[in-house]
Parts: sequence; C-alpha cells; structure tokens
Amino acid sequence: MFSRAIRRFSVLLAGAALLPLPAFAHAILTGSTPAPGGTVKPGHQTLDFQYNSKIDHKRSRLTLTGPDGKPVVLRIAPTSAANALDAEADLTPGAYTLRWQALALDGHITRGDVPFTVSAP
Ligand SMILES: [Cu+2]
Repeated sequence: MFSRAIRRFSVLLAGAALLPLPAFAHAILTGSTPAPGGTVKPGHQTLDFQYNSKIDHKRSRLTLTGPDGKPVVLRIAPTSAANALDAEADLTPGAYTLRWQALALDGHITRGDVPFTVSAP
C-alpha cells in the first residue's frame, strides 16, 4: 500500500540519520593566511592553510597564480602541521589566487580558491 511505502521510507531516513560520522572527514579549509579576500605585504611571505583533518602533504597541492597569470606550484613545507599546508612565496603587488587541493586521510580530495591581494610597498 502507498502508506506502507511512505512508512518504510521514513524508517530508512531515520536509519540514515543514525549512521555514525566517518572517523576522518574530507578536508575543509578552516582558516588561512592570507585569509580569503585578505591583503598581505609584498616580499617573502609564508602562506598557511589549515584544515579540519589531517592532510597527506605529499599528495596535496598549492598552486599560486599572480598578476602575470601564470600558475606556479608551490613547494609544501615539510614543517607544515599535520592538518595544514604551508608554503613560502616571494610576492609582488597585485591580485593573486591560491588554489589548494588537499588529500585527506579518508582518501577524498577537496579543492578551493583563496583570492588575496598583495599591497603596494
Ligand atoms: Cu571525505
């Protein structure tokens, strides 16, 4: 019957809500320097991206595109915290976009863009 089908569907929904969360969630950016839309000074800067879970540093990627429009893959610092990706860059004034790609321990890759501005000296 129709009503029985609805009841069964409701039971399925209730069951799904009770499923435990995965032990490792895929990586979500929780903070960064520079912040999205933020401004930093020109020169040698450390860029820092923090996540809600541990990251596979070797299989994650930070790509910086600056005023010249050419994407540059940055070296991820081996000193990055387990849940962070750090890199150093020499920045001249202008508009930048940092594209991050993070591999979390659950095997899922997430990506995002952090646009920022480098101020005039
Ligand atoms: Cu995941």
